[in-house]
Amino acid sequence: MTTEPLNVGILGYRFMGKAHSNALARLPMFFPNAPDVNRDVIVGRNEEALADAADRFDFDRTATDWQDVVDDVDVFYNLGPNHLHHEPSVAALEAGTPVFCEKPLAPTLNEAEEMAQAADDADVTAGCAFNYRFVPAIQYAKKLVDEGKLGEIHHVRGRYLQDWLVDPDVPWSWRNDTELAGSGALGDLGAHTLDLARFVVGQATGPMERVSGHLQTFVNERPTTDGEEMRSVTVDDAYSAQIEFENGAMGTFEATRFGTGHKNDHTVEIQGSKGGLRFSLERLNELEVLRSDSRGYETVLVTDEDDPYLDHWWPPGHVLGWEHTFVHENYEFLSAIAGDSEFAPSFEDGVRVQQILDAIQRSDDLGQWVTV
Ligand code: SOE
Repeated sequence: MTTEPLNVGILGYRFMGKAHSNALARLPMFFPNAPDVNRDVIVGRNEEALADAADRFDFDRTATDWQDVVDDVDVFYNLGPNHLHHEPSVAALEAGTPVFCEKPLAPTLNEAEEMAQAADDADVTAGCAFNYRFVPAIQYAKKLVDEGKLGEIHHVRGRYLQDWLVDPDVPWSWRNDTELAGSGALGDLGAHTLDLARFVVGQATGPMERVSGHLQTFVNERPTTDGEEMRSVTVDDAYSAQIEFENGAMGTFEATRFGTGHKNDHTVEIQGSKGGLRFSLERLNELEVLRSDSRGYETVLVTDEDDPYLDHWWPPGHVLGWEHTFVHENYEFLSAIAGDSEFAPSFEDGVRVQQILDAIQRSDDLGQWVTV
């Protein structure tokens, strides 16, 4: 284990900047065996907003150019918009700096592959921050599947519903632009569900092999924030996909930003020959489990001491929230760097997801099933 604190630099100070900074601040209190971290530098463009973020998130300093930072820190967190994932991450890796990058790994498959290649060449830890893998109930679900408790897996269903774009007057942002984001609901939300599916059932089903995808944009242009002009929406507002796994299991997936009434409703259901599982992010401390010897689903509260990460927090029954997933993933990521061990989800996992996103897009373009 390294004894010097790891100097962390983060690019981005908005939603994800806040989520990861909170996680870094929680680590010494709840995960005392985590490597020591110094919140060193926060990078962005707007100096006033940066100074405010550095103050609130307790970082030592700010920088307006990521090029000054990537080889000057021990770990680089890329929490910027998707179009900023590739160049700074590759530069950091080329400088031998480990990288933690938000999802989706990149706007395009090509860029994601280049990032994974850079990680491979650098031979340093490179993680893709799919935080939902670190929900204790999800890890419990994976264990049940890996142990064969569900038998042969036949069905995997995942849907991620949000509604923040249903109003056509919601202003245009980078998330609506294909150059900046790569895709819309598909890459932003679908990437999470597809990664969870790979994580939870992947060992039992083998990889996703064939895809039939459908993308839809319901509102084609949106006003700029100042209301002065209209800008084109060049990404999907929603996607759905049917996916065939190697073992023949059927995957049914969807995500939308037009799911009226649903704010952050992410659900996964799995059925096998001997049982089933149901998970909902809105009840993230629970897993509904159907076992071979029972007649119906039972709700398991996944907050026991021996459930993943729970011994670091509160006594059984004292529930965790969304923010804890970031603490868990930061703990694993930083421990992997300090202990020189493997971290998953890696950039390679990010590429696997990107291959599926790409296949869904290709299928929609061609109007036919495609191989991943
Ligand atoms: C989009 O609204 C978003 O913030 C995603 O970008 C996150 O990955 C997801 O966890 C919550 O929703």
